[in-house]
Amino acid sequence: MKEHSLYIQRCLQLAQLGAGNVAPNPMVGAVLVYNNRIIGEGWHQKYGEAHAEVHCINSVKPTDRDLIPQATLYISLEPCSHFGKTPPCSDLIIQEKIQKVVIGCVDAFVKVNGSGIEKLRNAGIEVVLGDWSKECKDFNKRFFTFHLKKRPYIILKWAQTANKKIASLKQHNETERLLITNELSNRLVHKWRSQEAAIMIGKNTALLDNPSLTNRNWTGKNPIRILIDKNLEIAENSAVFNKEAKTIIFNQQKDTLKENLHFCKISFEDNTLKELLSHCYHLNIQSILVEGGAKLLQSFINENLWDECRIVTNKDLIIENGLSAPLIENAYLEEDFVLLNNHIEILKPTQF
Ligand code: AOF
Ligand code: ZN
Repeated sequence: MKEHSLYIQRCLQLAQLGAGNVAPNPMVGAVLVYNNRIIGEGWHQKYGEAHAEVHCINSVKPTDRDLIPQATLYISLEPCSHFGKTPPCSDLIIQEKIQKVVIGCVDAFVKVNGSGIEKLRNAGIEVVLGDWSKECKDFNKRFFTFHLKKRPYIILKWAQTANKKIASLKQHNETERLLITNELSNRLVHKWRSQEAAIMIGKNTALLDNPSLTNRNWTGKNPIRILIDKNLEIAENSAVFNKEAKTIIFNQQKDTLKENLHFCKISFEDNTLKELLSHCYHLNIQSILVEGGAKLLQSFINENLWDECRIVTNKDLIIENGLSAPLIENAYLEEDFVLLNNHIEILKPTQF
């Protein structure tokens, strides 16, 4: 088991190399081991292209190819069993006559979900599922939350002063906004933007800040922008509508798709958050960074609809009469660090 664990770790290291290029697919790594020697390695490199198992088997040197049937294949995720953008990896494993497969965790995608393992076992292949399941699922937290909870992975983010104010409505302007976060934490926030499928704000934040919500200070893609604007109050020339990224506008008036703007009509009755998250699920949006304002953030907290909370606190800044930061309970501190005068805290919900 210890040795299995080591190779599963190696699979995760390889899988990580696909970060930023495979979403909404999971990051997956595979290792082929013969007699304690790695003879093949691979990872899912690009969305729509070959899976980890294919790259792993193709990486075996011609002189080692005869060893494949006696080797053990380690994969951080159950091999697929469906015809998607590529043929099933479980068929490839059977064709290659591999006799033993060690799997990191079961795939939550409904078209696979155990059927890859079943296919292998029906072909007489020994399948080992160890206790790395939690680690492997956490590794692809967005993918698993999306498929298991049928909603995007939700990250709440705000910046606050030392006395927990997110802004002063009166004095709210660009200069003050820059005072809360600093150059380094701004850059970090842009990195966070590049890592998620979408970024969400409410109407008031769009009105007060006029943010463009693009990723300018980090490499990588721009997330889809999601604006909640029930009565379409945000002006057409606002930065959030610029051509640099797609924008989905949840509203109560119209349902249209034109160029980069998708107006999506919802009822705004009863449980608005659940309704719009269900739309996001059907639009295949796997993760959302919620950037404000306080009211929207608080409603995610109150509905218990969040997976991570990232708070940037400026330790040197105090604003009187400011707008209070959201109140968060039932959370534990997973990680914290300091960037100059900013203290960054990553919270996770306490599981009961
Ligand atoms: C694997 N190995 O490396 C990955 C898997 O559209 P497709 O054909 O690319 O299939 C995508 C689904 O395949 C994805 O939702 C997930 O269930 C699984 N990903 N499976 O055997 C891999 N990346
Ligand atoms: Zn596959």
